[in-house]
Amino acid sequence: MSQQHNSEFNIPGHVQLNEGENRFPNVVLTNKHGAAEVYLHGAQVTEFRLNAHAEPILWMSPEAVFAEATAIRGGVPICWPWFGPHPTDDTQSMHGFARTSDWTVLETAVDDDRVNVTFALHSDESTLAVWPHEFELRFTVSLSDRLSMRLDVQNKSADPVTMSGALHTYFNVSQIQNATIDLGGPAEYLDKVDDMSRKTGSEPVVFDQEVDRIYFPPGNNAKVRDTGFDRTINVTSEGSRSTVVWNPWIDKSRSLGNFPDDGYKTMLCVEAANAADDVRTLQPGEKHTLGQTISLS
Ligand code: TA6
Repeated sequence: MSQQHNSEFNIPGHVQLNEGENRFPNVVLTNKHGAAEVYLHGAQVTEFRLNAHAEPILWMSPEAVFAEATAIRGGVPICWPWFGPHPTDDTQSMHGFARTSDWTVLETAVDDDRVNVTFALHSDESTLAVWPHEFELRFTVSLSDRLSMRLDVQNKSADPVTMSGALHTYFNVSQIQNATIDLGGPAEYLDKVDDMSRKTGSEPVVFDQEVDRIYFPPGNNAKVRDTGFDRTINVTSEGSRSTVVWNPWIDKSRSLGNFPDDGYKTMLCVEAANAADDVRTLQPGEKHTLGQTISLS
């Protein structure tokens, strides 16, 4: 667990480092529009709220565990350097090691009403043991009247490196049957619940069964419409041509760790990704940014 509590990063009224759940350090960003919370464990966003909207925007599992080597269930886990199973070693954890690593705060800043916090993670002997490539990561979270986040990856090794990833965002919905997703038009997808078969989806995405799909949408904007909360959550991605949509539904909810049996009723995931057809290869020294901006209307 990070021991970083440098008050040098605090900005009164805007940035505050704290001890959060199970004494894990987190950073709270605050401005006139709302607030966000990011744990140094995984550089994981765990909360985003806007004063103008009563209901939380992100879903957090009531059974989330804050412990070493454990992914926090909910918010925005950073899946990197692989999305899903390890490409060659199925003994490795799902979705890579970024979300279970201890990041450090690199810098904090306020510019007008935009509050920025940047976290850093670099390769070390523990990461090289499972992924033998040097890297530098930066994760910047920006709170304005929306929440932006960007994962900047640099290949610091002497060889080309292929990686996949996702910003695995859990959204809070009133009831799953009230929620639909508009991906900007019919889109091809890989259906994980049907042997990754390639299909073409109709619009909008509805949830009446387990949904676990990697979409290749026509644009970079997804709209989560929720008639129960009478709101639309807009997710605009950057550096991504694949969007993962997931709801575990009844059976999988029962088998998932740190996830309540009825959790599927009030959550869904829309994930800006580099997955499947959209994995990325970085040349030595090359950088890639995977980002998303979450706003409400
Ligand atoms: O993004 C969807 C998914 O790949 C599902 O297949 C499910 O495994 C989910 O991620 C959660 O994975 P996790 O390792 O966080 O339990």
